[in-house]
Amino acid sequence: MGVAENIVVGSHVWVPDPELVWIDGQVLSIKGKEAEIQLSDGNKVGSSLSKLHPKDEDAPPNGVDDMTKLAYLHEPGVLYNLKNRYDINEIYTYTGNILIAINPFKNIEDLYDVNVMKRYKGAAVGDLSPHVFAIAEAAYRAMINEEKNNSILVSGESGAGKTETTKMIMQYLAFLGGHNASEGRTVEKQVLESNPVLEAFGNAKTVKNSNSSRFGKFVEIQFDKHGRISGAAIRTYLLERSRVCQISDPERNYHCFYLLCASPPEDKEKYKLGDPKSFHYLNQSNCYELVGINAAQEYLSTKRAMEVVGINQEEQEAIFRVIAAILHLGNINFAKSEEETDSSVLENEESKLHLQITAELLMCDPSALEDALCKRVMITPEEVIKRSLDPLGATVSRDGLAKTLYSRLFDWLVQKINVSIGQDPESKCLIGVLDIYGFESFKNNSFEQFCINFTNEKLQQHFNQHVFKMEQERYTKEGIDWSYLEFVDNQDVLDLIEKKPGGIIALLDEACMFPKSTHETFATKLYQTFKDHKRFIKPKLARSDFTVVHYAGEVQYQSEQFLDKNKDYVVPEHQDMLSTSRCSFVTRLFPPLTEETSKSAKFSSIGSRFKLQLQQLMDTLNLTEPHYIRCVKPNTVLQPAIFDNMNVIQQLRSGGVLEAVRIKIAGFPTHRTFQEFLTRLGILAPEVLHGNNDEKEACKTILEKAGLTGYQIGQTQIFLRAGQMAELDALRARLLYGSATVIQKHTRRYP
Ligand code: AD9
Ligand code: MG
Repeated sequence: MGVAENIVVGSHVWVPDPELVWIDGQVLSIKGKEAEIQLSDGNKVGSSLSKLHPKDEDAPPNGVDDMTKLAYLHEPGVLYNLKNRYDINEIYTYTGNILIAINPFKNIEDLYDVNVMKRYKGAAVGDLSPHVFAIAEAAYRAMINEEKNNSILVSGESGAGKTETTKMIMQYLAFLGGHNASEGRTVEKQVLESNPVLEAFGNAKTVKNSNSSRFGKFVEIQFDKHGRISGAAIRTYLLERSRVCQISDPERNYHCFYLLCASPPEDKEKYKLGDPKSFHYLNQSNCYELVGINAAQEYLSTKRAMEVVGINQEEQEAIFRVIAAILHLGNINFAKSEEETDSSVLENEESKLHLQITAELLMCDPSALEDALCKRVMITPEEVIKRSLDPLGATVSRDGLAKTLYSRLFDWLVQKINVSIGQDPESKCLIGVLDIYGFESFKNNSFEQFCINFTNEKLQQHFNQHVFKMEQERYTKEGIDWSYLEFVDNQDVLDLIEKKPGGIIALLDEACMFPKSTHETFATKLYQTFKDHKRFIKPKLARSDFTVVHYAGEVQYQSEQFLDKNKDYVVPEHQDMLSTSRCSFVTRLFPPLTEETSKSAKFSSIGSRFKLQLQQLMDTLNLTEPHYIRCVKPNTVLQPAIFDNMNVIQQLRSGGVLEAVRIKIAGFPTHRTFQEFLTRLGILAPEVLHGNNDEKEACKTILEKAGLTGYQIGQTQIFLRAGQMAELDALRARLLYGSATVIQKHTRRYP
């Protein structure tokens, strides 16, 4: 039954609005399928009845803490419930078991202090107001009680609050499963301190977030049989490498570079550093400082955190030497050689100086470094020749080296932290916490967005399956039939991307292995292969772009850099040069190539490796009981107290919240206990309220009298299909309205 049937003159409704997405109003008149509506902002509009949604006049003004308590579960209901709560600093709301968290962009007093933790300890979800601690508590209790692995999956777009939420979860788990302060440097302290370390090296200021994580993270916290934290493992995904040598205003490079430039004089001296403005890798953007952050203090606190996670002074020094070397490396420029055509030399004295310093910091031979940057070794059957690169080629080589150095350093950090925290082989159970990049769609979308969105498709499938399963379980418990519940899957998008053979990643790998491929031949191959795929579009006028119809919307990808970015290729000359470094830290990052590795290192596909990592992540997640937190960014200006409807609704649509709502709508979204139902709707059959004590029977009579079908009566509750509550309310309104008219007529006839 459509919505329109429930809307009559006088109904309160939600009307689509180009700016506010939905706005409320009251129906003035109805002609055929069109209604005229008096909006709450004073305007009058016409709208087709089918576009309207009924507004629940009985909804509490401050909203409900769980969407499933909404009498009408539809998009405007969900949106305004969140808005009303946000306005009074209630940033958390449930949708069943899913927690929605809206970034407050300010500190809300006493929201996370230890007294709050104490209150949530032992409380069931729903006993107290919605909170990230309640979700962490639920995961912990489920783990202890059922001896089962649990996971908490935090998602949302950039700046939505995933990382902050993750930290709160870890803090709470450390509170529950921590050791006495007297036990010194404990596992949980190390787990918590891994955050600032990884943030210093893996986070950067972007347009969307001044502390944006440029990598995905899955932290597995292990517990012993007493429920105490006994180990942890951190896995990271796909660090953004391009940022190391390429940034644009008003973004920044990774935090660590600026921290190091603000180190105490003796350190600056040691690493030959000065003003960040003097380094090419930093001065491509005019932003050097972060509001409210003191880089000098941050440098010291990062070092303290590194100490806690087991990175000793010597290692710290080596790490910062490599970071400084990258900065100096970026200042080495090349010019055309006057002696040889198509070859390059260091541009000037300054470049020579930076080369000298880079070599010193990396503890390698300066002329070997210069050769590695400017020359390539060619092995022909007859001889080994050294070919020179032109200045552009040498610059690309330089940037490649910087990116490789940085990403290997980051991997080393993660591994080191893992070794030092240690794994508990006897761990009974674990809780995994996932903080991963949300769905992205920009004007230009490249390989990074492709991988990020692929991740989100994977998680979305997991989410759908889970939400669906939960619904089924709920119905089964109430003994009601759910057999016709339909399940819409995104398997087709996943096939398009990852199917082997024939998916986009497989075709990309093929293209990467053919020396003659270009992004154009790759795109043409995609167009041919997926001509009829309903999730693939060749955009009009595009020559090498392609569009994927993701669950969260269409994204048009530019294929230009896909081939390059998919190749995880370390230039053998770079590898050889660094493997002879006198610094053991550097040689650990670049172990000498053996005959074996030098062959296999030719082409390694980032896409395929990422796919494998994701599959492993999904396998891990599938062995856990998941809990979902959806973070929402209320505005794009990163300011408190601004709730931008359009922004929020887009995230609810793409973040799977409305998908969860849709799955609920496909079933029985509204449930009321018999008592609640009778209180609201008893008026439809007043006779059942008298004399008859069987609430269930009374409810049944009302539903039958109203002529509804398809609803279900459970053990304790009534389960209604989407829109049926609105139908019942319309009947109630008609009854009230109708009887009022009767009385009026009556009064008029008999004055
Ligand atoms: V990204 O995809 O890594 O770019 P996140 O991780 O989703 O992003 P993050 O957690 O870094 O976002 O939050 C962004 C900023 O919002 C933080 O730096 C805080 O200033 C602010 N924030 C987020 N959550 C909270 C909160 N619960 N309370 C107060 C918050 N401020
Ligand atoms: Mg983050």
